[in-house]
Amino acid sequence: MTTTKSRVVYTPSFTDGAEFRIPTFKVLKQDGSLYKGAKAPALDKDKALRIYRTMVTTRILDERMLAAQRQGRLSFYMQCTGEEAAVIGSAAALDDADMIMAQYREQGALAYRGFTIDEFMNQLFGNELDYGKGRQMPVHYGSKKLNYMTISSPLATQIPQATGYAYGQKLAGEGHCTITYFGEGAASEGDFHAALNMAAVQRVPVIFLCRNNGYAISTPAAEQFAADGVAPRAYGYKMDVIRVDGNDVLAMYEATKAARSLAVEHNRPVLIEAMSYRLAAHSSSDDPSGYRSKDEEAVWREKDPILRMRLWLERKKWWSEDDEKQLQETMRREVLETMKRAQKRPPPALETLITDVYDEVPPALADQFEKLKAHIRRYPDAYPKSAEHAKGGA
Ligand SMILES: Cc1ncc(C[n+]2csc(CCOP(=O)(O)OP(=O)(O)O)c2C)c(N)n1
Ligand SMILES: [Mg+2]
Repeated sequence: MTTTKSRVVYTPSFTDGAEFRIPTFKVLKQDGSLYKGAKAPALDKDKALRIYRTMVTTRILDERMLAAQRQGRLSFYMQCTGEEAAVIGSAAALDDADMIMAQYREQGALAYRGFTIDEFMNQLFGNELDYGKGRQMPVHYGSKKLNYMTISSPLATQIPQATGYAYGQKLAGEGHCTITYFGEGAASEGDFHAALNMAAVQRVPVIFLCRNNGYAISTPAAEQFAADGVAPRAYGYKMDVIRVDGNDVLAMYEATKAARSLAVEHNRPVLIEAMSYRLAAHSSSDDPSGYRSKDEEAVWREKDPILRMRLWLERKKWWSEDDEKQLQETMRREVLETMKRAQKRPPPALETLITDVYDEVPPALADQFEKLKAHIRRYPDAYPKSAEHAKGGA
């Protein structure tokens, strides 16, 4: 049985969907003024400044940690430079109890929720205070307390998980939703389609936030899909969709607030496509000069989302040059001091290598662990010495 109420025609008729041109929602101009006809969202001074401070902190953390990686202090890092408004503006529109399932470039959402610089550093250095117990690469943050699912590298896995989690939230009936962030590259995975279809059919409170930053590592968006971005795919699933200027923090906030209402109050999943640009390299292992021009980057540097918000705040007299100087100095100092502290901390206890997976450690694993300890006893200078290691007899 078909549910399609389709008009009948008697000559072959094809369509490529060109009639559905999705507009882009914008509020804030680059000089900090508003577009004619646009209205600033209801955002009080405290909240606006919390968003702005988080954007600046994220940028400073990114700059500092990339430098630390270049100095050999850290094995790997990923920056979200240029995409701070898309991530933090949307995260600010949620309730703290809403679940966040991110890709890997959304440290700003976690920072907005209250993840401290200490917590970031402990994960990056995989020390004894890292919640992941040093088992993951840097940038795989997570916080149960802050409702931020731990990052996992295989692309797009978080998208159907978000649909499933949001379905659970619908059944629980407590008025919460899930947001899942992903890149336009990840949207090419089959998981993306399964997740959207399931969410539309089951009517679950989930927000799919696609960061269209123009690249999947070295592959430009034009080589990833022929369509007009990712947004039109929502039609195929009968899902509400909006395209937003991802460098416009006010538009991102407003659009996500409205999407949240649709999701929570009407059980309507929403796709948001945030148009932005990955200003930095893909990761510390990448060099974009091999696949794009400095001129192209310069165009997007002119659209800096942080400067755009700062100019708006200054127009409103909520922010001054002195405030900026103070914030920059304080955060740079805090990031440096925290990094030194985290780097000095010992690694997680050796035992944690074999805990948390099995209820009781199986004999084969226990045997391997004894051999590992014997090996470390034999070559003590090749391994870090921590009190916990000593306790473990190694
Ligand atoms: C299943 C899978 N395939 C490939 C990769 C390798 N990989 C890591 S990031 C990435 C690009 C993803 O691009 P996008 O989703 O646009 O996110 P962005 O890095 O631009 O934020 C690729 C191909 C992976 N991690 N997982
Ligand atoms: Mg991308």
